Order: sequence, then structure tokens, then C-alpha cells
Amino acid sequence: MKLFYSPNSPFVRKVLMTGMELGLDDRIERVQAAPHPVNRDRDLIAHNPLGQIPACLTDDGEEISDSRVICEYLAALVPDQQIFPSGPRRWAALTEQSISDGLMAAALSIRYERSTRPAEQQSQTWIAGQTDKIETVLDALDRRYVRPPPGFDIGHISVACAIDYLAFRFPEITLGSRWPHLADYHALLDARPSFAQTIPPDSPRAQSGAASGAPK
Ligand SMILES: N[C@@H](CCC(=O)N[C@@H](CS)C(=O)NCC(=O)O)C(=O)O
Repeated sequence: MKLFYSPNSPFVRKVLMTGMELGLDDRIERVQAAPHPVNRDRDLIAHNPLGQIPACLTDDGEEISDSRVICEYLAALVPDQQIFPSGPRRWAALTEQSISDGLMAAALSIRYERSTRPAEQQSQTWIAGQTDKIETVLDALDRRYVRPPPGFDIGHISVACAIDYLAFRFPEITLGSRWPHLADYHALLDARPSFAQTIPPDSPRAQSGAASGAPK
């Protein structure tokens, strides 16, 4: 299958980590895309009308888009997988995915606001609202990760992608100051190969080679 992607995207990272955790990495061919909400990537739109990544073209020729849908598609290829748990953990894991995705969307919307509008047209009210959304999600996740849930499923993957995206693009939001349990969890993640091998190549950590795994 082909995955339309960019290595710095946190939504793509969810899919890459899920593929690695499921042992499907070799079956995913990465195709570079250049999504942008204003300067829209017409080649990408041919595969996903939203012009967003991740988008997937399956070996059966089906176009699948949205990280949640692609992660579920990957999981459906593997019998008895635990990335989407079926027991009591299921609803918590899916909720962690949902609110982590919302955090990443809020963070991206701030970046787009800052990068697509001239400074005098940027709405500080909008940025403050999105920043507050990031913080209220961090509050909720920190409560959930006082004791991190056992295992490593779509909830853990989504939380990992969200908090590491903040470390990459919003270094002024320091987890340790207000969200100590998330900070502790973040520190453990480099030991997970699917995390270490998907560190965004533009992040300072990748460039300093601080993580144990070499970024792709
Ligand atoms: N809900 C989507 C969000 C994907 C998304 O926002 N991707 C960004 C890159 S990280 C993108 O393609 N932005 C371009 C745009 O929104 O037009 C998902 O979970 O896959």
C-alpha cells in the first residue's frame, strides 16, 4: 500500500507507529506529499479530497484517508491485534485518541494561523482559544496518565504523538511545569522503537541525535 505522508506530521506519525507496532512497516510505501490548507497539493487531492495527510491507497486500489481510519484499516489486517483493544480498555483508548487528535488539530491551527496570515491579521483571540484547548486536553491526559494504562495501544500512540508534537513545535509549553505525569510518560517513550524511529526529522531532538533510534 502507498501512504501519502510527510515525516513531520503528527497524524502521519500515528499511522507509522501503528504500522510498526503491527509489524506492517514493510508493506507501507511512503510517498511524500505537500499538504497546505491554502496552497493546496493537487496531486494529494486526487487521493484525498480534503488534501490532507495521511492518505492511503491500498493494494486493492481503495483510497482511505484520516489517521483514525487508516490505523483501523491497518489493525484489520492483523488477526488478534491489540492496538484497538476489545476489552474494557477500548473506550478509554479511543477517547485518548480522540482528544489527542483534537490537541494536534488545535496546535496545527495555531501554526496555520501564524504562517498563512500577515502578523496584523492574525487573531490573538483565536490563538488563545486554541492554546486553551491544548491545555485542557493536557489536563485531562495528565489525570489519565497518573498511572499510564498498561500495554501500548492506539491511546498510548496518540498521546505519544500529541505530546511529542508539542515538544517539537511548541517548546514553550513545558509539560513538566503543569503536567508532571505526562512529562514522566514522555521521558519513557524513547525506549519504544516505533516512537524513536518516527521522531520528526526537523525536530531539534532528531538533529542532535538525542533519541536512541535513527529517524527515517
Ligand atoms: N483528521 C485528520 C487530520 C490530518 C491533518 O490535519 N493533516 C495535516 C498535516 S499534519 C494536513 O494535511 N493539513 C493540510 C490541510 O489541512 O489542508 C487525520 O486524523 O488524519
